[in-house]
Amino acid sequence: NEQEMLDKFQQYVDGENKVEPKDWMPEAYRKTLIRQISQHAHSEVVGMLPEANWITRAPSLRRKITLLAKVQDEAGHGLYLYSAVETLGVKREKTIQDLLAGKAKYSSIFNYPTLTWADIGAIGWLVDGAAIANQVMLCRTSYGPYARAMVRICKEESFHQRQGYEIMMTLAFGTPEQKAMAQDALNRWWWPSLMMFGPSDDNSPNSAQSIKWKIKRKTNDELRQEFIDKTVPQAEYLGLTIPDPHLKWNEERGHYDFGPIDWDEFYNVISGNGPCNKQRLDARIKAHEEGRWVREAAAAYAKKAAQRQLE
Ligand code: FAQ
Repeated sequence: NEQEMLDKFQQYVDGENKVEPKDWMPEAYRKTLIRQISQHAHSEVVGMLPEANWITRAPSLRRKITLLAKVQDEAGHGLYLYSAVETLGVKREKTIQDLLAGKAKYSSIFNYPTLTWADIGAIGWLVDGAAIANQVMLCRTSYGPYARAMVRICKEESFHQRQGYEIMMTLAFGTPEQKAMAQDALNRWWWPSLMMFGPSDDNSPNSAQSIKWKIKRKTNDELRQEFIDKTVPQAEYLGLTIPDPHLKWNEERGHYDFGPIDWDEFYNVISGNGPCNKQRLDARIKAHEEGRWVREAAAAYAKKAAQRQLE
């Protein structure tokens, strides 16, 4: 019966075994994975847009090559993750249609604009830094295809984080104007980066069940705290100030205390009203339309090749 199956599944997961596509899984487990992995895939793909904005204006050839490579990596991550969603029984076209129709979420962070070159540094340092904090735990997620995709993705994210921090170092140790640019980027990206981890634990409807099924291995607040603790010394090294007057080492907790997050801003952005939501979705729709002929040509080629094999 259903309860026995659920108990057996829980025992299997508790034993640190990986769930594979052909295994029996509770419908709610499948659904929440489809939700999370597809949102993750969309984030990678939409996440290319803010940085792509600076490819043509990168300050040197070397910076341009590095940024191009990073943005291409994000495309690759999106593709692995769409494949992982397909292993759960949903067609890629459907997943992408949900994004283009505005029905699917993607990370709040990609709805902010990249105003200066320093934003590329701040994204690599903070946004990729936050992404790694979250994704290192996902290397141990209970769903096999997702866990394996995360291992490779984390290696690449780690390169992204370094390229961002290196840009920040160049600016922070450069002229006063460059340092001011770096500080301005930190000011604008700090709080949105903290929001990437999602609502606080007492307002996170999916967390308890996801932790029980070992989809998530740490809570939103735990990961946010890890990220802050890791990042504060990095900002200190740069000689930059994190825009939070409440930020203070707490000896007793062994962690930094920090000020309140503006959750109204977060919910506003994830409900479609952030500074760039419309622009991002429009760009994806345009890219999808412009790529239609490639998909049609590839399908026609595959059909012909299959026919040739029959002859
Ligand atoms: N933005 O109950 P919870 C990257 C939604 S890294 C938008 O706590 P959950 C790399 C949440 O989906 C960024 N929506 O949810 C890169 C849920 O919505 P629903 C992507 C958010 O799933 C770097 C509702 O709020 N990384 O792309 C956000 O247990 C640089 C309630 O929240 C991932 O996706 C948010 N920030 O925990 C690329 C990692 N936070 O569907 C380019 C995988 C929450 O119930 C450049 N995902 N929501 O209506 C996860 O680990 C989890 O899904 C969390 C949220 C932790 C994001």
